[in-house]
Amino acid sequence: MTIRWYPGHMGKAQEQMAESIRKIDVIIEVLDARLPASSSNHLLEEMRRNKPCIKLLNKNDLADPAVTKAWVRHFEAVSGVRALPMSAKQHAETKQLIKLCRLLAPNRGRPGFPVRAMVFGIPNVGKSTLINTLAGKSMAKVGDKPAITICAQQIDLRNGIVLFDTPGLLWPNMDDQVGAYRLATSGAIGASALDYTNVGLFAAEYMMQRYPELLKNRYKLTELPDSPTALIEAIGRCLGCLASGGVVDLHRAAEAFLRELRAGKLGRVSLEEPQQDTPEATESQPD
Ligand SMILES: Nc1nc2c(ncn2[C@@H]2O[C@H](COP(=O)(O)OP(=O)(O)O)[C@@H](O)[C@H]2O)c(=O)[nH]1
Ligand SMILES: [Mg+2]
Repeated sequence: MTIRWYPGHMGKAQEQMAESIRKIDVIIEVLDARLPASSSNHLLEEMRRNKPCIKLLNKNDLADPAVTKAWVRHFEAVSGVRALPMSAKQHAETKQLIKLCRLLAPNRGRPGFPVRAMVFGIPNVGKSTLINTLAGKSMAKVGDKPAITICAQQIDLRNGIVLFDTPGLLWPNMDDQVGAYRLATSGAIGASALDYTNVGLFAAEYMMQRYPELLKNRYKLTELPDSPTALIEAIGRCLGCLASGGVVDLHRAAEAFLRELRAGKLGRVSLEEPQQDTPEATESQPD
């Protein structure tokens, strides 16, 4: 099965993105920490040129910490790029982001010369959540007096940072089918574009290879079944996804499995790892 999912008007979106990048000091690219490559769009990297960029590895609460560490090393090997694992729902964690914005735009961040930042990312990575956390909490902090002013699509965070209030919407690369299946596994692709059974089988096969113990623990299996289909059946029995006659409803079982995986019920799981750590990155940041 080929997953296809293209929002319209890409040419226009691309023009707008180039225009936005010209007007800002720091790019905040929100990625899903579980699949930072598949949730990125290479066009942004091309348009970025020398503009400083923060790769925000969001939903870090769901990702495998060791793999996320490898991704940080991978991204920070590129000049002008910093990577920050975080959870956009946690206000305390956004402080680090503010610090990084200031660090990457040392000539700005003074009265009259705020750091102009903009959030980019594909659907569902947490752009709105991030903007709300950044804007909302700073408002709450100062009680009655509004801490933020909203004018002409910008939010003055009153900490030397001005943020665009509409995120730059990127689209995922659907030419890479493995990437598309990873996106579907994470929940980033709308349900209408995918077949739960196929995506569930993809996720089952990956989990059997990469995180067998998490599967055994969650579904009380002493041994893993010998195929992804058999695993989904076992999960279906465990979760009570049965059709008439007591046979497992494979579609429902796959859907239930994906729901659990996405919610972190099996544990913290990453869906991809960086291809290769560059020697420089490994040298400069020993573990
Ligand atoms: N677990 C977890 N979920 C998050 C996080 N940030 C956002 N989400 C969830 O991801 C979904 C998409 O978030 P949203 O902000 O609408 O993404 P957007 O499409 O990029 O604007 C929502 O269900 C959010 O609650 C996070 O850090 N951790
Ligand atoms: Mg949004």
